[in-house]
Amino acid sequence: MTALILVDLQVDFMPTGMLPVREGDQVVPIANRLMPHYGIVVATQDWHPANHGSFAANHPWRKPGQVIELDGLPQVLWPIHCVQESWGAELVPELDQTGITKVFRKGTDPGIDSYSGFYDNGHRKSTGLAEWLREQGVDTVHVMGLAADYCVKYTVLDALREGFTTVLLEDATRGVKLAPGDIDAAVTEMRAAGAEIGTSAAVP
Ligand code: VGL
Ligand code: ZN
Repeated sequence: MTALILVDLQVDFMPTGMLPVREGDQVVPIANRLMPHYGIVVATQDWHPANHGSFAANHPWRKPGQVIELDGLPQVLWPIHCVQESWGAELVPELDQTGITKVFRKGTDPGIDSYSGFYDNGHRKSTGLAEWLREQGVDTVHVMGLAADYCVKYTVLDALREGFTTVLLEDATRGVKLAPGDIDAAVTEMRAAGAEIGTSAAVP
């Protein structure tokens, strides 16, 4: 069985949000078209407490884009985004949420970030996503959403580690692009790790 994973289709990642992803809004209609074609649709939701260590604002004299060490791991600093219960953390209103089977929240521990929908960045704690997918009989996942060079990439890499056949729906993702070339590099890394690079047009 194949599941669709919608990564972080949240207000703060839209072009008008706090951590804007260029053209991020363009993937939402693709998600709406695809959902009815899958038996299981999972959405991940970045869900940070206000004191989260990935927010530049929580580190005096630091600014977004800089890298610090957070509990032993390198951490890119971001603008405040996806704060629990805030508007920016909501799944985008244009997304047809009736098609979503289950939502998995991540990034809730202030001391560690969690780009992947499966594990935090140190692989210390699981969100329960892999176990849940296996319980549903899922062996293949198709991944789309935001952002290509962060949460989508790490979700794809963890899906592969967990043994799922994994397809990136490349036209249905957009990147933050802190540096030029970040998206191409991310796609190359996902392919090298064993992901199939596909397109939403090929979904029946
Ligand atoms: C993301 C940076 C920080 C993402 C989440 O969804 O790609 N990026 N938090
Ligand atoms: Zn985040």
